[in-house]
Amino acid sequence: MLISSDFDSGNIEVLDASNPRQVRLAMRPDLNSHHFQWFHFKVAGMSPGQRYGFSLCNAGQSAYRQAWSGYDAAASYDQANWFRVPSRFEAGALRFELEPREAQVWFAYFEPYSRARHDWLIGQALEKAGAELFACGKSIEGRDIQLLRIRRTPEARRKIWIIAQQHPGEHMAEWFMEGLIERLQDQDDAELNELLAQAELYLVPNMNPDGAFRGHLRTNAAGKDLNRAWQSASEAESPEVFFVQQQMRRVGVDLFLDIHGDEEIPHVFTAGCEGNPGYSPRLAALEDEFRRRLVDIGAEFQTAFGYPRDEPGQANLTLACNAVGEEFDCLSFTIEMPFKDHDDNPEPLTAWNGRRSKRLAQDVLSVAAAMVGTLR
Ligand code: GEM
Ligand code: ZN
Repeated sequence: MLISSDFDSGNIEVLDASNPRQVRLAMRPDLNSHHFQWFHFKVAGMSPGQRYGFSLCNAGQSAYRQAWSGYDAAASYDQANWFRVPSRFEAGALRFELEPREAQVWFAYFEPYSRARHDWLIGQALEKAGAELFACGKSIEGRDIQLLRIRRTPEARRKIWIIAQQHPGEHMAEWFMEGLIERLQDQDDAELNELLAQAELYLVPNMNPDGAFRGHLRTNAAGKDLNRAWQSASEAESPEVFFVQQQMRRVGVDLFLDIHGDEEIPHVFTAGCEGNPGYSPRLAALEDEFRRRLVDIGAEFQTAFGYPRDEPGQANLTLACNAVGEEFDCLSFTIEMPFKDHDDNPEPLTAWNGRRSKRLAQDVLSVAAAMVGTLR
């Protein structure tokens, strides 16, 4: 049996694989950081039908140790079709077993979104969705941070920004962006045409390519949490945020969506700007309408569960959602998808996955189309 992780977003350390029924593994922390929770590894040379057992032995020291309860590991025989393996958190380790039907299997914290698929997605956007490469920044290790613009109507006044995967282990975020770009390829989409008659879209499909490729959970190659860098971005340590902020100030922002994943809460939800100093009845009403419309169109979304609301004036302005909402006085959300399942509509075989992330994005576009005329 051979266990490997030396590939795009791979992350595992083998402690002891001498007993196939009790393979002891550990997650590797982000570079220059203590954060870890993401894992992604391949097991080859297995005997189909034999039972194998795996333990992530340092799960109890991970960034969100309380999030392992109710979590099931993702697995795939072909890296395309992913399913969940019943898992349990006990004695500080995440444990799961499998009687594989094939000799090799991949395990991951969530259905991975690879850099190769990212490159394909950028091509799809440019060739089929009417996107242009508006600007291109560079990550610390020199990977492209593409800023795509979709402009169908030069007179369109509204600027809608959607960025994804500041936190590199939150792979559902770029699946969401794929859903956006897929829908943008439909030239006969009345809602979309209505949206693009009034707005330009500015999309950053992956804010943290270094972290994603390195199998990080939370930080970039300098160990920085990009979603805590929006008041102190620097070209040296957080060039990814520095670049996007620069472009936002060049263009303006009328609606901002920051796409994330949440380790613990088994629901899709949003976090708004209620704690911002500049939060107003206008923004409160827009936030309520956005959430209500998302529920009303039957999206996999709910408002009963989420982060505690910030107290008035107590928002952490180092977060993208709060920083952008405050600076541009605009509707601004963090959109959270679960690493577990969306328990309002559970799908035990797959739990939350790439397909559902894509569908949510397409529903979000419908809500943006309905609200584009009232953003200001
Ligand atoms: C979260 S955003 C936290 C937002 N909290 C409130 N109360 N608005 C983060 O960066 O910690 C997003 C994430 O990590 O998914
Ligand atoms: Zn996040």
